[in-house]
Amino acid sequence: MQMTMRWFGKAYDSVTLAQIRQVPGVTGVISTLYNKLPGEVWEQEAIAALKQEIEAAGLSLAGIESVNIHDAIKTGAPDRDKYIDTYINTLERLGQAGIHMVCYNFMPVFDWTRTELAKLRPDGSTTMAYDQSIIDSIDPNDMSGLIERQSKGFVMAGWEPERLSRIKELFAMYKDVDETRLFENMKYFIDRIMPVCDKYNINMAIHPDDPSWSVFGLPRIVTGKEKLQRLIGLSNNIHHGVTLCTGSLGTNPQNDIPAIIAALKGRIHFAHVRNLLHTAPGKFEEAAHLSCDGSMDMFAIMKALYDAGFDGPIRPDHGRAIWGEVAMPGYGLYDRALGAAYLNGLWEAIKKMS
Ligand SMILES: [Mn+2]
Repeated sequence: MQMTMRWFGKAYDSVTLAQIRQVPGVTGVISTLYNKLPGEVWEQEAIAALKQEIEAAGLSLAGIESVNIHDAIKTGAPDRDKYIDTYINTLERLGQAGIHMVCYNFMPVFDWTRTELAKLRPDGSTTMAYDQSIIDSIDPNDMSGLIERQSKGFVMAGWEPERLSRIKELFAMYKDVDETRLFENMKYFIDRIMPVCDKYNINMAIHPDDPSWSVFGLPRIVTGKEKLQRLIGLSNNIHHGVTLCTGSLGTNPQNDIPAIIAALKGRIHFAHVRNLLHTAPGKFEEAAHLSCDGSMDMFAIMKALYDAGFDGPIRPDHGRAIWGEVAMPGYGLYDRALGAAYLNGLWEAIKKMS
């Protein structure tokens, strides 16, 4: 595996590449062209500039998170082929630039959902939290306000203002899309992009839905073991794979993550590893990465990845805000650096004892 950290680009991120370079054991970053909207063309020059900037800092560009999917593709709208062509074009350019892993998601309307971005924890740190009872009492149109008010001026991935101003329109687009249709639309998309992935050896890594159940009545299909297996079964092509995100799958305490890892062996192309603390049904907060701080057994998760022969990029996922750092919620340097060091430590121990 290659330990990485997510980096949003210098116009958006409070963390610098020079800082990431000093986190021991972190050799690459996962980045994106953060200003690109779904359906927009990624220019060769912009991709090359991003790669050069990262390499000049002594790091590698280990993959892209994300190249977002246009809603016409997810809903199976009549104009979806036009957007798939654009997507293929972008994959082709990424492949030509030597990039071999692309993360994406297939979530309708909302990307990841949290109800609090800076919940105070007993140790004085703040973290992102979720409470289903708040979601149940809120109008989906108010979600953007809720996120924006708490984002400290940072643009939150998946909560871009351009997108959120269109929530009513988006809900209308998904009116007739149920789980079956979403699976069909995903299969159509996968079948069309696999040839370019074969040509350039690009691993596509779909990110699980977060949280791993339906929110606001919208269908969600990347939520647990059975659905992930059904999803992988949409194509036998090895390039069709998943991002194993413990924080997303772990929102449902019924999800046995080591068992999911074993079931997806060979098709996990990217891993997000973080811990959550469940406080009540439908209620959780993001913990520090260590097993002792949350509800998950991080050793068992890393061991399962090791046993499955995982060799893709991995990153500590969201961290808490600690030591007074002001950063994009979930994406400060300090707690993610602690997470990377911890995960590297677990990996070293597992490797030496195997
Ligand atoms: Mn994730």
